[in-house]
Amino acid sequence: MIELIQFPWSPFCVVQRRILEFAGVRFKIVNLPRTGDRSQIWRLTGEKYYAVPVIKDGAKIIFESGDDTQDVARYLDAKLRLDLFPVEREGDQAILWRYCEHELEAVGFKLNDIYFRDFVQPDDLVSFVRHKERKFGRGCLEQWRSQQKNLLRQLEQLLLPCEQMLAHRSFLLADRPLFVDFELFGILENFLYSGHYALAKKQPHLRQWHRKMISLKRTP
Ligand SMILES: N[C@@H](CCC(=O)N[C@@H](CS)C(=O)NCC(=O)O)C(=O)O
Repeated sequence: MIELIQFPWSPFCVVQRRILEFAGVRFKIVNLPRTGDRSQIWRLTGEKYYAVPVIKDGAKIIFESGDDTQDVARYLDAKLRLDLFPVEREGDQAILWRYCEHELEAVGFKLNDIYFRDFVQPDDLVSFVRHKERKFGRGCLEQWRSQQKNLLRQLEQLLLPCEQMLAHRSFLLADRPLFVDFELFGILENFLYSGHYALAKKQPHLRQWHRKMISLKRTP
């Protein structure tokens, strides 16, 4: 059985989890015990990778080979025959997933991280804070809290192109879901993870699409 090694709030993990649920296959979720303890995936990947998600499928271990690759999703897509990466939409998808992973994620994760005490275990807090501060500077979490309103406005602005696309189609690029729909879903679920936010009422098509994506199953 396929195993997904993850953190439940990680945008990149939600993408793969939703793809697996969409496919309707049985799979096992393995949550890493602490954000600061990557020993399990370090071991599994032959000391090559410490990020999540990682997929274990029998003897096969799948993880991203680069910063902008989609190796995990492509593996699941091929194995489960989902056709989420049609060749004729490869270019559009490549642009859009970069927008999701860079522009949208950079704001969405900060808004969720403000509430890190709600989802990081007490014995993992120091490691979590240190990890963030080493990357974003001392006091970054407090800073994001003080910028919350502004970050929310920024996210809404960044989501506007998605709202505009969804005003004319059921899914971002087609009348069926492609990889980028799962990608955007992962980023939004991370933003919404703390339970303190909702998608803007001003963006009704995005809200409707999001409701649909929560439980969408592939058509047999
Ligand atoms: N491009 C990768 C990004 C994966 C990633 O950044 N994962 C985060 C968790 S959301 C992580 O584990 N980062 C390494 C770290 O925290 O040390 C993907 O799509 O899977």
